Amino acid sequence: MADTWNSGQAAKKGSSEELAARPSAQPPLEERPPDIEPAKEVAGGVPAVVSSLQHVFGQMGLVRGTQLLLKVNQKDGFDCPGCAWPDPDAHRTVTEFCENGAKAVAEEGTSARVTPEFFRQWSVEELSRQTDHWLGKQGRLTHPMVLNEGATHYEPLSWEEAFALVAEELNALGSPDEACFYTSGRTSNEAAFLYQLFVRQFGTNNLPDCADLCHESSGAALVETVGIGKGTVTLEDFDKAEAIFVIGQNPGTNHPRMLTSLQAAARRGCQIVSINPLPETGLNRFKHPQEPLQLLGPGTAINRLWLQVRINGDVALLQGLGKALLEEDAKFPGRVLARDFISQRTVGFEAYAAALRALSWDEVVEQSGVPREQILAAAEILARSEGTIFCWAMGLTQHRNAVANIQEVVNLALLRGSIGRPGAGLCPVRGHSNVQGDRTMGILEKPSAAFLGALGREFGFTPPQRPGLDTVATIRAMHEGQVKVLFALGGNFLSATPDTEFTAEALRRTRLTAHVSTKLNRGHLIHGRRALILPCLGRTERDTQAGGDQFVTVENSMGVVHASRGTVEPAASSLRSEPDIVASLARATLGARSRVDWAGGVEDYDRIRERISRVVPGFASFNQRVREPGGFYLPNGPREGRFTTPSGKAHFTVHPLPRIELGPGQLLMMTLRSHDQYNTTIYGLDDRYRGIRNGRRVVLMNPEDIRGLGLEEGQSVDLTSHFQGETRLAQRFVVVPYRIPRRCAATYFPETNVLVPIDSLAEKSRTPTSKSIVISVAPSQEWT
Ligand SMILES: Nc1nc2c(c(=O)[nH]1)N[C@H]1C(S)=C(S)[C@@H](COP(=O)(O)OP(=O)(O)OC[C@H]3O[C@@H](n4cnc5c(=O)[nH]c(N)nc54)[C@H](O)[C@@H]3O)O[C@H]1N2
Ligand SMILES: Nc1nc2c(c(=O)[nH]1)N[C@H]1C(S)=C(S)[C@@H](COP(=O)(O)OP(=O)(O)OC[C@H]3O[C@@H](n4cnc5c(=O)[nH]c(N)nc54)[C@H](O)[C@@H]3O)O[C@H]1N2
Ligand SMILES: [Mo]
Repeated sequence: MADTWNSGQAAKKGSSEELAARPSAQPPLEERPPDIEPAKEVAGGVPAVVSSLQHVFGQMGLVRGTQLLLKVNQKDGFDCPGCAWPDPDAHRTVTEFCENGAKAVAEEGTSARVTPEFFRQWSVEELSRQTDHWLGKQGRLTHPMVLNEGATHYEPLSWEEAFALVAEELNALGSPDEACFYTSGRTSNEAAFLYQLFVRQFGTNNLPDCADLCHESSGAALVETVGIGKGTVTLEDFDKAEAIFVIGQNPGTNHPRMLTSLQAAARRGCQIVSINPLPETGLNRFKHPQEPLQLLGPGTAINRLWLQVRINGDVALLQGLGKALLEEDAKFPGRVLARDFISQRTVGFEAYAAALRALSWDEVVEQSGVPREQILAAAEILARSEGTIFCWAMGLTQHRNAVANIQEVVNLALLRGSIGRPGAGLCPVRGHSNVQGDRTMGILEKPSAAFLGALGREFGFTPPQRPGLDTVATIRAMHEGQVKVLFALGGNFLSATPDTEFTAEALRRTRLTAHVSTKLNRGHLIHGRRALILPCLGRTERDTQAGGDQFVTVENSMGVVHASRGTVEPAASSLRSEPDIVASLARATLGARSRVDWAGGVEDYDRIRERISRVVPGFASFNQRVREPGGFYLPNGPREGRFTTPSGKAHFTVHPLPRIELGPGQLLMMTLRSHDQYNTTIYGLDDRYRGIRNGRRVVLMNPEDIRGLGLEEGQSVDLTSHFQGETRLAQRFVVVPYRIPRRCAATYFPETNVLVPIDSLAEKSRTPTSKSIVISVAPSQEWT
């Protein structure tokens, strides 16, 4: 088999035919198989320290590296761009960051630069043959660049020319709805607020964002049932909870600072239950990298119980838990169910209880893949706990029945009265560090009438009322030629979205694709008739405007709004801040049509915050309160004991068991993150905890499925996805035996986004079903 790895392939520059080919939307195949070792039992520890230091000092040098690390998540420093996990309100350690936060900071703080000279050397097509890892490692973008129609290379242009170009394209459209304005969740509140104001003054609500691909299902599920699309807990609740359920989430990699909270909870006897098809290392054992005495010991056991659910078996499992609670309560009336809470504060209990009584245990066990005794053990933890926190992330939100998944979590919380009291509540763990804040600032395609009314009154204009396009609708509309301009404030629209080849074609059909970015990514290489790169300051960098040094604000996963102040020298003097770029674009595009003092806001961001305080609920005295160390909490009805649904009560909901239809030989595949990536940014080629090194094109499978399909460990296979009679192909992955349930498989995104069908969406939230892809696996074609 080894010879398959050395054969000629598309990744290499080769014949003239290949050189003339158009840029590749997918990363190249890998030239050799990855190294496989057993998965790790303990997260954190010395390897985490070593890895942090390698990334930071390797890319930034000693002085800049130390300077940066001392400012991460400090009250006078910047918010870590790694994730949205909150910082402790009181006792912050000097090093309030984690291994993957250090990598995020190093990625931005790198001393490498992508200059106009770099773009002169590399054609767009040549760049597209490089890996995503390589693209990111070239360093920070320094100058505005344009790819003119028919050109092979990006060329520099001035900022003024760049804004004029976007303005010209936007103003030439037949209707403002022919443009879409994407946002990625690192964007600050100030930039996001200006951006949505500009877009609405331009005349559209086409504001898709990365949350459409992420926690949209949580928002949709929670608004319907408890009246707010956000979580209800604070970080202090983790100090009081008696049980914590971690469902469909891998905090060891994606929210390592959450392990600190879980470790403290486990040490004081809190029962932690994880529900996950994979035995994620961070949920098994953890050694805090910043507790020197711990580093030599065995670490803290985190999980009390691990329920190895099948992919998308959660509705069945969560209903099984509810059923067990109801059965216990029938035996010991009043001891299990929170009867007063249920009767006074909720509706729909009877229908829910009736549905669960009608459900058979056989169905629960078969659909969830979890034995009944284990479900009962978890139910007992739930029944005994006076306060339970339910955490979840992408393992619940990216399925067809994602909204149902989350509403089943809500049902359990309601049965035990576990919302709005200390140590208890709902905790959707957000991804991007300000994705929640961007939504609060009005980045959404279906804004409420109240929000539009307030915005219109404050700025004296009539905002468009027509609902706009979400991310998937944007792709479809570009494909059909209805949307002709895509402007992206951050992110990697091409690689983060589903159905890579379809999306690439959609982008190619536009007149202009423009990205405000810090780093080069594949999204810059698959372009419309013209393309622009607008390089911006990162979170960590000093932002100096006419009114002096500025700070921005962000909202974390628990609804705390706080300041973030960049401290290091910008990567290049030609960079502009996001608020500056948005405001300049608005002036260039709207001219006399807008009466907003765009330049004034950029001189002094307090002026932007002043306007926010008058438009967005919960931001009164914003400038004053955000200067208090640690910031302030936004109002949250359910947390404060008020359900903000129209009925004023929380809603139990009833859902059918999803049927997972797999044909012979088919598997259900999830796409997830390795330990060395941040979404589409690839920090390195290792997934240390899962024991995979030097490669990413792997497919994790159950050993019995490997045998049953006549495959072998280490074999190279092609993956085909199946959806409504269509197939999609991803080539050359290596089979890795893993502790994953039968008929389930796991691969990394973005390599397998090509397999995610554009029309395979969650009901109600329209989130791509990136964790439920039906695939078949076949030996790779040999190359000659
Ligand atoms: N270092 C780092 N940090 C990050 C990110 C990153 O890429 N790198 N990304 C950020 C972003 S934007 C986000 S949204 C978060 C993502 O954080 P996570 O949601 O933790 O990310 P994923 O890797 O998608 O992991 C999903 C988890 O769900 C499990 N899972 C998959 N399918 C199912 C299922 O059907 N049922 C259950 N119960 N579990 C399932 C998987 O085994 C895995 O443990 O992390 C944020 N933080
Ligand atoms: N198959 C599959 N697909 C998925 C997922 C999955 O689990 N499976 N997860 C989904 C999820 S949860 C999310 S959130 C999306 C993520 O989607 P996006 O947010 O669109 O993607 P990122 O990879 O986070 O964006 C990385 C780029 O952001 C730019 N950037 C970094 N920092 C800054 C900054 O400060 N300012 C600006 N302007 N730009 C910056 C850099 O140029 C970098 O290349 O992907 C989704 N896609
Ligand atoms: Mo996300």
